[in-house]
Amino acid sequence: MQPVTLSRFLIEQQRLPGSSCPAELRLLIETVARTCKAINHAISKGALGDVLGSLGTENVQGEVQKKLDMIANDLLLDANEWGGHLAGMASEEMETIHPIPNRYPKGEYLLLFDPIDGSSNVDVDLSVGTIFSVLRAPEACAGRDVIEADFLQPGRDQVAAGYAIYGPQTLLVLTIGTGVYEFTLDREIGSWRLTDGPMRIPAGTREFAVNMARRRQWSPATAQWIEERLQGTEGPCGHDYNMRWTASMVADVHRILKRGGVFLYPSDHRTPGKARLRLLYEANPMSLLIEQAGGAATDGHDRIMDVLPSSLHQRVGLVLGEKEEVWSLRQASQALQSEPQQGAKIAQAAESER
Ligand code: FDP
Repeated sequence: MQPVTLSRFLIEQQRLPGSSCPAELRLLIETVARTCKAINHAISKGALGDVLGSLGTENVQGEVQKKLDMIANDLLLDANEWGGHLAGMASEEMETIHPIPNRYPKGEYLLLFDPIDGSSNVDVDLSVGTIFSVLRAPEACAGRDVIEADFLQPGRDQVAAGYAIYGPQTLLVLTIGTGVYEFTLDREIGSWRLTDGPMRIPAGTREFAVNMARRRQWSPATAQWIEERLQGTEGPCGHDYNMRWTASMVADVHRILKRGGVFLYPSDHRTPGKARLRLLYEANPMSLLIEQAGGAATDGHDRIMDVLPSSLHQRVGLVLGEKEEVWSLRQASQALQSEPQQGAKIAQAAESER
């Protein structure tokens, strides 16, 4: 059978009756995918290409910028600026939005991205990725430059989302709202080939991904939920669990799509609004992929994709993966909320353990 390339896959999607992939969106996704090849090439040079290490600057979130963060950011900006598919872009690495300059034609989409997710892993040769989300520019911005408010749309309005993962294999995982598909980069030919999909998250995996060093930030309900899993066969779950943490959300999410399990980066329950992951270009695209693969994604309570963003770099707690696990944590949190005394007891016990 002939291999299915990304272009062929998208063209066939475009031809479907009532297609969710018009030509403009297809061309945009192809441009992003092509840029991910260039990012992959830069990453793979490592020390030989002088791409490792930090730049000595900080992004708007106060995080040290790696050389590759900015290389990937500039590659994505340059490749997507002139094609006529976009009205504007936003990135983890830029304080404000990037409207398409007036010298280029403007399109109807907005592109948001985290150019290098998990960038602390770049220098130690572990998997990193690029995450992207595509929104439709609001009709109101026709005839004017886009503004930040145009990007503040809930995740359920995304028309496409995906990530590239630069690991032992280079993969592109994509949804245009009709399931999740994986493409592997054939490095000899330079072409993305369909290798999996529609992907479904396997059930009953009993594996969780969480940074245990952040335990003091967890709510009593989250701490108890993890504790029950650590107790394994001797606790209320009655099964042993495994733990995995790569410090690259792309790698953790990819493992969940392929093998199952759950990923948590809860918000800091001691400080309202304090969280690690960014809503618009990390949590939303990953949540769309996970839901499209039969899983669930919440901020611990509510569905991520229903959160109404209030700022470009807004952060959010995130729990995603197998539906049963995500709902069980949600139920545990709700149960504790309705029993404040029980919550206080657990908080006290956790405190005395520290
Ligand atoms: P990074 O900042 O290195 O890009 O995007 C946030 C993120 O990585 C996730 O990819 C990853 O899951 C998390 O941060 C790692 O956080 P810890 O440093 O707490 O492990």
